[in-house]
Amino acid sequence: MGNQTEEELQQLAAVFPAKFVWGAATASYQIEGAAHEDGRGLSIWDRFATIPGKVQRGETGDIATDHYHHMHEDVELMASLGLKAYRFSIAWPRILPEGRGTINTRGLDFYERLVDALLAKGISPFATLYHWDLPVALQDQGGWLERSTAYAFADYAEIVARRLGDRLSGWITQNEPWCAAFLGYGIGVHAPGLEDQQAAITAGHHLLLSHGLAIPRLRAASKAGTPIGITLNLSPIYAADDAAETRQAFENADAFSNRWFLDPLYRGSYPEELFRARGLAHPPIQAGDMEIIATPTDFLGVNYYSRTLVAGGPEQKEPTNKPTLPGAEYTDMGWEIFPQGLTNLLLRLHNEYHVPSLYVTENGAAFKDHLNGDSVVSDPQRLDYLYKHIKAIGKAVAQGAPVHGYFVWSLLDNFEWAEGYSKRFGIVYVDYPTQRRIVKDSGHWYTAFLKAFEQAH
Ligand code: LGS
Repeated sequence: MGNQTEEELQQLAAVFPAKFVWGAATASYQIEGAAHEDGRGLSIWDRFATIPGKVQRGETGDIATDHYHHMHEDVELMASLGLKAYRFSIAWPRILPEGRGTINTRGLDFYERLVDALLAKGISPFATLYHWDLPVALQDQGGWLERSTAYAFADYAEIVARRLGDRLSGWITQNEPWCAAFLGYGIGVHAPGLEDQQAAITAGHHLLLSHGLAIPRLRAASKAGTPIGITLNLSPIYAADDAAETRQAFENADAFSNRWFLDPLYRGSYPEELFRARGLAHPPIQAGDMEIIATPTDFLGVNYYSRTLVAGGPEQKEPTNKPTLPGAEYTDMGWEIFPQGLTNLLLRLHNEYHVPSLYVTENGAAFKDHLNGDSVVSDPQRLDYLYKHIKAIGKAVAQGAPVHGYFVWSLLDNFEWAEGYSKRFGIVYVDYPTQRRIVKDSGHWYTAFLKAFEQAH
C-alpha cells in the first residue's frame, strides 16, 4: 500500500480540525443505472449518449454500476471503508419525470432509503441537486437557455427538501455549472450537445440564477442550520512562459475558467474579460438577478483535478492543461498532476473571495487499473495522487483556509461522461460484467488514513 508510516499519516491527519468531514462522491447518471425503472423520466444524458460519436464505444448510463439495485451493498462498502460522509446526486427526472408538475414519489422513496441507510451507518449525506441530468422534457422547451428552467429547478429543490431536508448534512445546488454551460452548450462535448459560445453564456446565467432561487426554498424546507452551497470546477492558471502576451492570456484564462462563476457568486458581477476576450455579449440579465445569484451561501464546493497552463502566443487560443512538460506526470485523462495548485486555489478563495467555508467536493484521478487475481487492484499512482492532494489541503488549512471536508472522486469506477467506462476514477474497482466491487489499494490506503485521523483526534 502506501509508503507512509502510521506516524506520518497521523502527523498529516493532525493538521485537520477534529470536525473535518472525510468522504467520497458520485453522481446519479454515472452510477445508478435503472434508467427506465420506477417511473424515472429521461434525462438529456439518456438522449445524448445514444447519439453516435458522442460517447466512446457508444456506451450509456443505462446500467452503469447498477447502484440503484446495489444501494445497500454500496452503503455497507462505504461503512467498511470508514467513510464519514457521502456526496451523491439526485436525478431530477426520477423526482419529476416531466421536469415540473407531477411528482414521482418512487423517486423520492429511493433517495430516502439511501439517506436512511447512510444515517444508520453514521455516514453524513451531502446531496447535489443537479449533476447534469436535466429532464428531456425541459430540454425540449430550451433547457438552460430558458429562464423558466431556473424557476423549475427551485421548485424541484423544494420538493426534494420537503422529503429529505430534515436529515441531510448539506445541500449542493449545482455541480460545475461551467461544465454544464460550456461543455454542454459551448462546445457540445456534453449533453445537450450545442456548439454556441453565446448560448453557453446564457446557460451559465440561468444555472447561476437557479442556484440563487433555490437557496431560500432549501432553507425554508430543511432543518435549521443545514449548510447550503454550490460546487464549482476550478483550475488555477499558471503562465507557461514569461512572454509579454502571456499576461493578458493569463487574465483571460482566469476569467474564463474561474471568475465566470466565482465573480457573480461572490462579487455580484461578471468579469468583463470573459466577454471581451471571446467577442461575446452579456447574458440576458434581468433586474435583481445579480443579487439573487450573490445570495450568501454557507460554503463553496471545490472540484480540483489539475492546473491550467497558458501561453500568450497566437498558436494557443484555448487554455490547456494538456501540454507535455518535461518531468511532469499525467493521469490517464492526460491531466497534469499538480497538488500545489490546490493549496494555492484554496488560499486564493479564502484571501481574495473571503469564502466563509470550503469543501473539496471532488478530487481524484483516472489510471489504468487491472484486477489481479480475485481481489487485488494495485493503483499506486492514485494512492500517491490522493496522499499528495490531501497534504496540499493540509498546507492551505495550516495557512488559514477554512476547509471543512474532502470527498474523493470517486467511490466507484463509473460512467465517465464522453469517455464512457474507459476511464476509472474509483477507489473501488467495478467489474462491470458481474457488478462486483473490489476495493483498490488506494481505497485501503484511504481507510488507513481515516483511522489515523481518528487516532490523531
Ligand atoms: O466524473 C466527473 C469528474 C472526473 O473529472 C464528474 O462528474 C465531474 O463533476 C467532474 O467534472 N470530473 C472531472 N473533472 C475534471 C475537469 C478537468 C477539466 C478539463 C476540461 C476539458 C475541456
